[in-house]
Amino acid sequence: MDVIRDLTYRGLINQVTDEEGLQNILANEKIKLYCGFDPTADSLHIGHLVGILTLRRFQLAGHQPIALVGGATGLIGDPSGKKAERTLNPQEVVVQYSNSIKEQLSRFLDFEAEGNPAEIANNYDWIGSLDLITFLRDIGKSFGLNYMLAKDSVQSRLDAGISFTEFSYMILQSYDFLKLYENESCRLQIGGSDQWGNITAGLELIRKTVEDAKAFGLTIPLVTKSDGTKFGKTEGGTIWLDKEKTSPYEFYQFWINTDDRDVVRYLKYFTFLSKEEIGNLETEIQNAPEKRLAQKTLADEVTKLVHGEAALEQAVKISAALFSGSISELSAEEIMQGFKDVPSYEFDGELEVSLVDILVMSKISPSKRQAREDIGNGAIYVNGERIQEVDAVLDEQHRIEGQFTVIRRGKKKYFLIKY
Ligand code: 383
Repeated sequence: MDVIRDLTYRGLINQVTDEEGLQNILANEKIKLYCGFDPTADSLHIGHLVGILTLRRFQLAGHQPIALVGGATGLIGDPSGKKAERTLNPQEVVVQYSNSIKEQLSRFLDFEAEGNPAEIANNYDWIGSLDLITFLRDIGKSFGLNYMLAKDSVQSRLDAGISFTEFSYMILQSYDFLKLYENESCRLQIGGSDQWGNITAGLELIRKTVEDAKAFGLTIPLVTKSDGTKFGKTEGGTIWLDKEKTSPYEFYQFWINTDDRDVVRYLKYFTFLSKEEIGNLETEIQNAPEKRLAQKTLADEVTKLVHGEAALEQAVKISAALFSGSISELSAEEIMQGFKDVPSYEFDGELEVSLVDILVMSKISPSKRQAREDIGNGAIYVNGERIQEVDAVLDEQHRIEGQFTVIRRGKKKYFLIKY
């Protein structure tokens, strides 16, 4: 498979340092390439996914991916694309973050692949032991101040301010590329378009250090949304890859909600569906947009990729139950996923309580009079079942696994009673 052709079709190439040279080497050799991820949180998020999946695309085409965890660079802070100086995390926190991120990265690559197994590297292994004199004499000499000052990551921060710490970041990333080039024959570094400056700085260091060196850089476009808002965020916050931070249901819903104008682009970026399959879905958007088949396929594929088949099935089940209102089919765990952002009320009173009292206590209805009216009007559903008896009592049988009661008022307003 011609990986550059596939990446071009998918719109995954932003810039390449020497496209023809890279084409050539990829066609004739199995190469090593890498992409770096700094441990700035305890989980990666979907902004990291395109880079990870691009590593996987290279691996599927026979090349050997190295996922690099920035155990050292995560202690310094990349100024690229950042408007302000970062606060430093304590070292033990960065170590903890590194471990979680390493585990997450491992899920997407094949470490047993015959002939081209993936590797994980941590730059703390070579930067951690670097001493100051060596750093300044052997590496620093290759970096002209004018060259460093001209970088976007520095230029854009001259007004807001940038510390020597962050200013030096590009040298560390460059040193990584040099080390991986020398020790592992790693020929290519990939990253988002925000990484262009760091990647080309590395190529510059390699060129100055190694005679007749042949190394390449490739960047991936930043994922954009046609409505102009930032990709990967909802009102609920960042969409994380860790299922404890973003449940598979929320994750699935995020992709289901993709705009028609964005969905084909995302199918190309985030799935391994073929050109033909994506073409068919594109036709479906024209012919039957109301079916949202492209969005469903996107959500299915990405959720399966990140959380696995079982979690996908659960997310689909929760989505269907919430859509139809048939809550009773859900387990307590599924309810917790589906109703994470719904207002809730913690009840620690008697085992039996009148529905009217619960509606008032939890502020679902503003007064007893209104509560009775709501019930009488048929606007109140308990665990998906309409209750119209004004004197109804909630007891043990209304507690799903002893933990929750789901109350719905009207068509869509959900509330959770927790015990
Ligand atoms: C560190 C050491 C290296 C090579 C790269 C790095 C990390 C790099 C960085 N990357 C971002 C991050 O870690 O900060 N300096 O959050 C993001 N990446 C990828 C991609 C992206 C970039 O991990 O554009 C989005 O995910 O490059 O912002 O030797």
